[in-house]
Amino acid sequence: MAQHFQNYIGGRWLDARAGARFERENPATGEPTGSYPRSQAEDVRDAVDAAANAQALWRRTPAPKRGEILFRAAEILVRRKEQFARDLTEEMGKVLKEARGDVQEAIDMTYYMAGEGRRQFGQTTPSELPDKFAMSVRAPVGVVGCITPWNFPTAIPSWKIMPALVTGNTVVFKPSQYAPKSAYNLVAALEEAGLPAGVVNLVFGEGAEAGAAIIDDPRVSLISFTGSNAVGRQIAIQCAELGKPVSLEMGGKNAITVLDDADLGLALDGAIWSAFGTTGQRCTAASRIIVQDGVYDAFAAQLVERTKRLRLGNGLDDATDVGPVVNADQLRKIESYMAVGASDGATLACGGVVARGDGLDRGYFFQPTVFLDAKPAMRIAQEEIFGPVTALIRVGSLDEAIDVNNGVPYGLSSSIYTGDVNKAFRAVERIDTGLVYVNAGTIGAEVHLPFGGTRGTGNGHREAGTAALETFTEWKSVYIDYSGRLQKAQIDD
Ligand code: UN1
Repeated sequence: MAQHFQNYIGGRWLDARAGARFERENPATGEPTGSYPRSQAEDVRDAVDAAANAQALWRRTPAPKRGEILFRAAEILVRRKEQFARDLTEEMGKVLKEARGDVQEAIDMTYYMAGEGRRQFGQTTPSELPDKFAMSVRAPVGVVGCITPWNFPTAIPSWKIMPALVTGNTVVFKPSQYAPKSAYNLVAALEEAGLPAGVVNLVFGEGAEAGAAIIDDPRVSLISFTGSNAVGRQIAIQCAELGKPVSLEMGGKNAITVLDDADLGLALDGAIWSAFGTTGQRCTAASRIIVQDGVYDAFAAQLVERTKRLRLGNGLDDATDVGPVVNADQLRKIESYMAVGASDGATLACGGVVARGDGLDRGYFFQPTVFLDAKPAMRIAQEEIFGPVTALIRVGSLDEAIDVNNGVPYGLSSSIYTGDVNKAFRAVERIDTGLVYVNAGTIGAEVHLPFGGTRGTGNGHREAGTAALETFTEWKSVYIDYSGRLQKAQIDD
């Protein structure tokens, strides 16, 4: 029997009112990992009621006290890290080492935002008038809706929930139905840390049902979403009609550039890690590798050789390099890009097929795939595949590499390998992505700097770091006139 999980609404663990449920299975084995409420609008209404009711108390709780609760939650996450990581691997497939990293990222974010309880700095400025004081302070937005994906199911919710909480918002949280246990674990840690009832509410379910109901509720003041561009755009349209601010974090078509003067061994390590880590299911994954002429052949040969050696398997097995993809739909989508690559004229150098045998048939495994001789405009070099697939593109110069890098609809992450500091800085300046790495792959963002992308990746917001505070707070400018008379700003008299 699959373990039976419940929503968390107003401090109580509850089934969906109508009693509907869905089951999640382990993508490596097909075994059930849990049964969850399939929430509908009525359940979301209960969750928003609870969040709205908890607002007054929570926003008046001093921010350092809010931070202390987060600090305790971080300590609990540290203690449970191993179990949470295993749960995470079992429900979405990434290898255990990376699952530990996912939980660690949530720990880092929770400690970081706990510290923000004592910062959240505003500004004080001189007034243009005598006997008048001017300052700005942050105010919470209200009830925020957090809708999160399955690929970083502990880290990404923490990027939203922790800054939202420490700044005094209450939360309705709808995680992906493909990684619900990690959401449960995170919320249970917050409950155990002493978060008052109603401050965080968890509703499991589908985007089109529970997610849509969160967006629609007029009492939800802000939506923070991470996921696909197709869904993100739909949410943006819905929020525009409702006049509701929305922070979107969507796809990527990230590139590693390898110049002739690069340390090739280092670049290969970075390419393997960035293309195939998390089975390529990161928004920061390197799905393009732009290689300069002089080293293209050597780099391509070694990359293919190393890719062929990657071991597919259950992420709980220490010998596994690459776990399954998350579900059957993703497997089909990835597979469909093989024909696209072939008809575009790219050369399939390795992989390209659903993996079979050795116990892999029970799960959703795709052989790590490298396309050679891709052209920048090909669909495999333009569209986010979100799987263990990367495409090599040959260029003649740094300038061409930068143009190719920028020539996609996304702008999340990029990386350049070079031994020349001038070229490195030129690339950093001219590559139009929210994250740029020098002599490192496209993944590995840390929680205290802004995370997010330009162009089609987002809508101008950033997560993490102090940038997250901008999303989850409103500025309030405060003027205190202690002159005892009418003073008029901007008026001559
Ligand atoms: C994602 O790719 O969806 O920088 C998030 C990284 C991780 C976060 C990735 N720290 O790759």
